[in-house]
Amino acid sequence: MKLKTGLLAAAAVTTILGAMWVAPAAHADDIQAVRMSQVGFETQGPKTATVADASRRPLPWRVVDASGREMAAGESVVFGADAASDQPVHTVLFSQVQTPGEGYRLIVGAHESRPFRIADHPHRSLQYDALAYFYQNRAGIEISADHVARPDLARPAGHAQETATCFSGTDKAGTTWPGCDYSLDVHGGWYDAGDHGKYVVNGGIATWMLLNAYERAQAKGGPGAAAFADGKADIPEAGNGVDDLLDEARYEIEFLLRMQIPDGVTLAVPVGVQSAEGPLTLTPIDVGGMAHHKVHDARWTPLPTAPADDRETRYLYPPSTAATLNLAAVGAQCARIWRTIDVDFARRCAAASQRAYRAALRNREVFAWDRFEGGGGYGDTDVSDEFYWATAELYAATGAEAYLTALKTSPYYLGGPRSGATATGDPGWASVASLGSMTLALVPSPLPDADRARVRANLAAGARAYLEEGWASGYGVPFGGAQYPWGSNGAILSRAVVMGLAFDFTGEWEYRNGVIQALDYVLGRNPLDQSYVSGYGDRPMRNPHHRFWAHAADPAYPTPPAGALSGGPNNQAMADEVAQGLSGHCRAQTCWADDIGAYSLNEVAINWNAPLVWTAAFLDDH
Ligand code: 9MR
Repeated sequence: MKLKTGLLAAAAVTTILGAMWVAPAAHADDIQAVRMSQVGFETQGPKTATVADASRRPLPWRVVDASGREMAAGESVVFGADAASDQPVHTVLFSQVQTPGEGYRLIVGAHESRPFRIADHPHRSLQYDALAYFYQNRAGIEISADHVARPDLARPAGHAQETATCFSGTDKAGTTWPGCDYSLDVHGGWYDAGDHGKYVVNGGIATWMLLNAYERAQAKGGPGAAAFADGKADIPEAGNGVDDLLDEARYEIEFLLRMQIPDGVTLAVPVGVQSAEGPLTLTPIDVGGMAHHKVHDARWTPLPTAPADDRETRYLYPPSTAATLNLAAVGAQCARIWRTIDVDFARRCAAASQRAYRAALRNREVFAWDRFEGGGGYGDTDVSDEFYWATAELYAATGAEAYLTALKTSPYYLGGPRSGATATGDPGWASVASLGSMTLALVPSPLPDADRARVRANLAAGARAYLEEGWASGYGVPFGGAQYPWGSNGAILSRAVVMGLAFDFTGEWEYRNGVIQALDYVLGRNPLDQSYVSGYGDRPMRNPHHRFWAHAADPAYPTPPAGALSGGPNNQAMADEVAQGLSGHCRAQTCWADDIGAYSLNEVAINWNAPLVWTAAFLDDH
């Protein structure tokens, strides 16, 4: 209602003042027809905007600087109907404007953009704010006012003591779980998302992504190699002599290590693929060395709930082969990175990784079934990709021939997202083969040169396919079609990571431009004229589904800090009530609402923020 009144008022002002008044809108945060990154453009980078306009003829455009001086002019390209937004659009490319400054405007036909900026490093602060997401979602530690942007973001430690035993009792589908005769101290790590669950599967890929950003920057050796040098990030470990990206990742690795089951433990677990309905058949097996899939509350807590106020009992949930392989993979990555930084920690990681790997080989088909209250599922009954990923990480860490031999038996060996004996698919929590290929392509190892060249070529071919999807999209987003999944923004930025690596491997600028297109989309070049990142842009996401940044539910709680990425449009699994209300009235990229209740559209999560760190750091590395 409010919005409508605002628009009417703006229209009235325009009519009354007629030609005297050309500004199109009363409020800078009203939705505009000209959509572009709300964070700005690199001085020498590509500059693209999408304009929602039904005209079938090109529209004249011009860019003016803050004083109104024309900097460039041309005609728009008529794109026409765009499948993912269901809008007729035009695109405007104005890369020739290469003078840094604030207050530029793009005028296209009757539309005018909000002021925008051109700068050498428009994404510089974003990499730090995106990383700060992780500190602020740490469990087991006070979030100190010394390390947050506003005092209301500080909070006491959540789950400071977290010693949990295995869930026992009957689950939602009627399986009776026996529990176990041990407890593990599993404090620490990051909360997964808006909830207070901690999941090894998702924790694994998010950690890998941060560590990969580090490995990528070191391999490149440019200014990015020191972007997170000790003291650059605002975290308690600053000053300890270690890169802050590594310190943040280690906070989660320590938790992942705690989730490993001691040797000699027998547990009754579901083995093999079973019926999705009804009770599971449990078989006692030796689970020593496996990782518990997750630890979370016995019941969902309400929103808001500050972590320290959570009074639910927390349980360990059954081990899974997928979680075990996540631990093996990240443990190996840890072992090779910390070897020269903290040899004891590196050894601990190596031992845990190898123990996990052996446990997974022994128990290849222990899957997670989504039947428990109080937490998400992260279930996956195909772990061939997890095996490939973990083997690749172990190979890159050790150079041991046995791992290479094992890798060569994988259908994913040297595969890229869209090519290879078996394509890896996109990076994601249930699809991790591309992570293995990225590591083989990037990390120094005795991998034969021809094989490294092949895996790089396959990754670049995937990146090219993403680019082509971007070129076929009205908003330039490298995610084609009209099917947008839960966490689409994370999926898009994970594709951008592949494009970033392809740039590093080939030196072809198109790939870097692809990363820019992906970031432009999440920062405002989209049909909702929405920056999906809190604190960034004129229309930033403000009301994430988060139990502490829950101001929208209770003003006693804070609004989000800058740098948190919304999961984004989702027309595939419209699980919450807000999404259900939109269903049938939205199209892929418009199936979203900035609503705290919309957990399937507007949650924030570690696996989505990690590629935001990666891509922002990548773009800033010049
Ligand atoms: O990101 C996950 C998405 O791919 C799934 O479709 C969805 C439903 O299972 O779960 C998402 O993950 C959520 C997790 O289960 C619990 N914490 C919040 C995560 C983000 O919404």
